[in-house]
Amino acid sequence: MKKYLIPLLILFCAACSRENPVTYGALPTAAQLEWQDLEMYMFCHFGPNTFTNVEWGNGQEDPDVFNPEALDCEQWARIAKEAGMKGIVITAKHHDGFCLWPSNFSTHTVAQSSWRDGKGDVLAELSAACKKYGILFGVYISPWDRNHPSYGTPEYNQVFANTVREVHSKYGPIFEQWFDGANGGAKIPDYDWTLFNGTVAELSPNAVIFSDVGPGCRWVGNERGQTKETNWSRLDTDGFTPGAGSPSTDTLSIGNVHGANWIPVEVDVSIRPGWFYSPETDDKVKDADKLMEIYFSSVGNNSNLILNVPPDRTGRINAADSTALMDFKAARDAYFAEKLADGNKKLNAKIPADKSPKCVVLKENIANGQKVKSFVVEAKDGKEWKQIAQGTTIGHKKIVRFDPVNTSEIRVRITDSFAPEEITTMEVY
Ligand code: FUL
Repeated sequence: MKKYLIPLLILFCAACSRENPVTYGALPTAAQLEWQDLEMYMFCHFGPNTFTNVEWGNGQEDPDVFNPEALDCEQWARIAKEAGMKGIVITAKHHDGFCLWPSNFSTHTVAQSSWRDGKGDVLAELSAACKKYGILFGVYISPWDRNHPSYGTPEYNQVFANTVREVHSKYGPIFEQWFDGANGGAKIPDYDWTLFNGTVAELSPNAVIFSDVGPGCRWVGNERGQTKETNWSRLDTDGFTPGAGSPSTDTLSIGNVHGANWIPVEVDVSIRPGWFYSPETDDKVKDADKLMEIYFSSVGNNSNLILNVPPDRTGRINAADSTALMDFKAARDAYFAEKLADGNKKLNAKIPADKSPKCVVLKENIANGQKVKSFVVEAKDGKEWKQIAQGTTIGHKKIVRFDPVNTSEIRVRITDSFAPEEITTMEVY
């Protein structure tokens, strides 16, 4: 009996560790895990700036400039859905302070405009449209407010919290709350982030809160759609605040390898040169090639992508943008049209004859933390293995591209990891 005891014990421990794999470092919440699976959603910058050709309104604009005569939020939602976007985040209030809903806490809103005799409500229409088309609804509410008379005084914190409360109580469910850090270089007032974040958490407990430093997700550090090869979903936030008080843009991109909090990257980028619509940029909409590049560097590198598609002055998404979005969708479908193989537990994948792989998609079980520090991709060449690509972090998803290679087998070797790695997906295309 004794001689079986030790092998049995070893087997038992191995089985346990398979069922209870080791967690490592900071871990995502259930809401963050769901959010990360969304991968891609749309941003809609819309407001007085849509009509005035400026990016930052000064808060003094006549509310009557906001006049989207053919507003059609269902068209936005339909296009987003068809393009494979999982939701829409709208600028409910940008820096000019103009509210796209009739707010009780401002006098610079749709209710003061003659659009629909002051009875219009963009948030009501868009949240209903998103529900109808089965996509999620999110809001950007700018703390910086160039209109509100109390901005810059201690009273403003409560005004802003009331504004956030109003939006989250009237238009939920809200999947993401965007808090912008911009302030135009002006002195940053003493924002009460605990109050703001607490208000969101109370009313929309599953909403992921974006700011430069989270707590739900973080800024990537640029607005060009670029990430760095190494991308940890961990970040240290002690002593930092959104905006001017945030860590360096390099740190925001890379994260902190041993960071105390799980705060993954969200890549924000506009399909046009500006965030708001302008007729001058109708011929400068990013094409499918450019959007694919952004897709690979964001979704393909452990980040979510929030792609801004600004509705035009009629209140509809312009044909130039919707065409680019559909081309982008077609390009993704074409790129991933043929899955050649799934890797086995040992991360080996046999390639059918006459096929030349060009890409491997890897996913880590991030529910247990982010572990992988480096890996290589190798292709069998006769009896030898040849390295065809290498990488550092993996995280939620890593799309590794390489020159198409003639081979019978591809393998991935994890060359360094903080804990036994858990690769849940290896797909070869
Ligand atoms: C920036 C803002 O200043 C821009 O206007 C835009 O909203 C962008 C997404 O964030 O900080």
